[in-house]
Amino acid sequence: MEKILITRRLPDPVLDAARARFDVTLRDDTTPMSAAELADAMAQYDGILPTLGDQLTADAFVGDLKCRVLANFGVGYNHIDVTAARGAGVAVSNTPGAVTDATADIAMTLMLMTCRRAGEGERLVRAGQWAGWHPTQLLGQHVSGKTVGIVGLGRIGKAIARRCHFGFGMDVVFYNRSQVADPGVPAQQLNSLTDVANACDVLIVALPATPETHHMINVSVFAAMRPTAVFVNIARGDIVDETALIDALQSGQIAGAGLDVYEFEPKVPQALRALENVTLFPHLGTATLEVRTAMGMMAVDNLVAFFDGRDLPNPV
Ligand code: 8YV
Repeated sequence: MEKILITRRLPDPVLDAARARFDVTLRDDTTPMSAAELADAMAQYDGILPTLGDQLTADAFVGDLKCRVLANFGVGYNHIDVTAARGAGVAVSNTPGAVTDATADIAMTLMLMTCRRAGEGERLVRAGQWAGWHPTQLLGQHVSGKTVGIVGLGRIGKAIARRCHFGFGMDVVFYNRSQVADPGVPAQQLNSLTDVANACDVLIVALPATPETHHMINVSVFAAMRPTAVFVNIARGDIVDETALIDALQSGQIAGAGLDVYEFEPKVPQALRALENVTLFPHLGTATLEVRTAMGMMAVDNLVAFFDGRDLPNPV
């Protein structure tokens, strides 16, 4: 029986499925693995089911490795040096599809909360400081019929476009590196990121983090946005130059932001926490029991396929 390490506690059905087929070690700790722990795991286990925060950098792929497959829990695998893994003969899989709807839902939550000042309102009530309704209190931005700009029209970007178009009657413009033949809704692909930033009321980032997308959302993108526009990030924090975002918010260059991810997660700058017009989530993207179960099952399916000698269903 192959020895598998699962690096965080996952929902019970996932652990049961893994245990039915493998000799499973569960690392029942919520913190990311250290470099030393990872090196040790790469030498001891046949396969690992890692997740966000487990920094599998090039160093993890040197030496005498027992591990032949990493079945990542999550669609984003920017914490894994896939080139180094490939060089060392270690296969890598991820969990696309399972995360799409939940992540798009979180984008909608952040868009609505930020545009409608829901966080501010919630804090007011919770603080016992709500003196009563009046017609000009906490006026936010109407979302219906506005324009959303989506950066990256992959699976999650398209799910966001559907929600915005069918749910809120929004016009959809988007930026995507390659031409998108079927956006799934009436939508306009614009030539540049700054064109999209300039054309929309809500700008939503739905790209993977890669060396190419690092700080892709920078000073010039915020400068192109409208002063009434809201910025939303559900992808990865380092796609955004967080210092530039803070400057844009503080100077009123943009109206607000809704963030599920941060450049130096889990560090959230005090400057962001101090701003009322910012909605801050602790990377809630896929945080539902059903979705985390589906993600885990997908990761286990990839391990089973690998050790049964079949092709990985979700190779990266
Ligand atoms: C996951 C995510 O919960 O799937 C992803 O890439 O960003 C999250 O929603 C997390 O990455 C689990 O590893």
